[in-house]
Amino acid sequence: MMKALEGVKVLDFTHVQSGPTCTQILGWFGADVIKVERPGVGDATRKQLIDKPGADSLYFTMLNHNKRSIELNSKNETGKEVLTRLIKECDVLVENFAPGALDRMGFSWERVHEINPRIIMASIKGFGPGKYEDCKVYENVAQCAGGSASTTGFLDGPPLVTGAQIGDSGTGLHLCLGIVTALFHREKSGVGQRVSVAMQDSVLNLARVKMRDQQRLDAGPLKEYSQFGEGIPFGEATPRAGNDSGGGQPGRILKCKGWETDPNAYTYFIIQAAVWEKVCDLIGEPNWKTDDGFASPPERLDKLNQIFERIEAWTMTKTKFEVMDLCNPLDIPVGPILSMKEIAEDEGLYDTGTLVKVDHPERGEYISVGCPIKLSASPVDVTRSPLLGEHTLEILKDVLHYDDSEINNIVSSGAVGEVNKS
Ligand code: CAO
Repeated sequence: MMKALEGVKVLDFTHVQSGPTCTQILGWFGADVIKVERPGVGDATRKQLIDKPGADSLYFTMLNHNKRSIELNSKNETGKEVLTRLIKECDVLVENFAPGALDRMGFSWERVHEINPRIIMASIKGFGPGKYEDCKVYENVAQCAGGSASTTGFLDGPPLVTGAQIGDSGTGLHLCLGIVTALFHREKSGVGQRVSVAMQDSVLNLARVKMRDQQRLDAGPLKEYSQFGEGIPFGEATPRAGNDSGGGQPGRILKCKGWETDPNAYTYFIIQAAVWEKVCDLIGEPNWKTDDGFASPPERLDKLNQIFERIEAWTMTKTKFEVMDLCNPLDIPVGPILSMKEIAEDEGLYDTGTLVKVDHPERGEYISVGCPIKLSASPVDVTRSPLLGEHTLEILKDVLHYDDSEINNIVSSGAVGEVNKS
């Protein structure tokens, strides 16, 4: 079956996490992703968080499936010529270097567009144009600058970053959408364009509901936040909401059976207005269905602590899975707090390709997260990440059509690493 992006060539000049997540998705959709890496060094993540000496790290392998690797020194004159040829051949160039790095190499957008007017050049930077545009930025910096950290955590604690990599992988997703949109536009217009995404902007986009709440504060306290029911005054900015659910339906994380020894024996529990009566029956408080102070959602707001303590007394008698089995048939929204260990052992996720087992020549078999986007006519086959420079010769020959003597010259110039790896 033909893949959705078959025939699209991507010059992947990305590194670390944000850019590689984007090009990995393009690869999963069938694009030919050619990862350009510094000879002998490669993407820094290859050697970060090493768990198996001598082998590429999981950090690298899990972000670089379905790609080919060419070692190329883009600061060497011959290397620049090879890169120019790659730019001519490719449909998309993706990069997430520090601000100005590509310009310093001699490949500004203007130059790239001149070399190939049809190319789409996609970039990730930490900040958009403005006072911070020159900053290097990593995940947690973006979470802080994008408004996520100030709105995450408990009211009486410090700001918190989240484990979901919304700054890096979140920005990679945004960039991917920009690239595919630009490719769609190119189909009609024939010209490429520049796609830019800032990590701060992506995080803010994901924290959009918190900017909603910032403006709602002008109209008075945010009644769905626990602090309203507890009589704690609001300040000037959207506060940290603990585990309150953001959509106006009260929700909390509650202990389940075994919580004393299992750090993940918890469930999320939402008391949606539509199922309040079922919740009352389930936990053994049928009177709350009609009692004054409990019957309607506004009346319950100042009793949420009492209500959730009572629900927790019930959830603590059940495992998190029993809570789910009992609540789901009643349409009461609950979610078990799943550990990564439990997720890794969930056979159903392997059946759908959300988790995959990948074989790697240096590491052996490892678990990876597959493509979360399922296209019915373009199924994803996850292939292992490339070794450093594994495809240098193949790319010089088959993509760039250099002959043997030209390849010898390129190798002797020091522009590429060893070419006998394929
Ligand atoms: N050949 C020759 N030189 C190469 C090369 C190649 N194939 N690939 C990269 N280089 C050079 C770059 O040109 C740059 O050189 P100069 O500084 O002389 O211009 C140098 O390697 C380092 O690149 P960098 O500054 O991008 O890398 P860094 O490790 O110092 O910074 C990061 C990393 C991520 C902070 C920075 O790239 C950045 O801010 N990127 C944008 C935001 C981003 O994506 N952040 C998320 C990263 S994931 O947490």
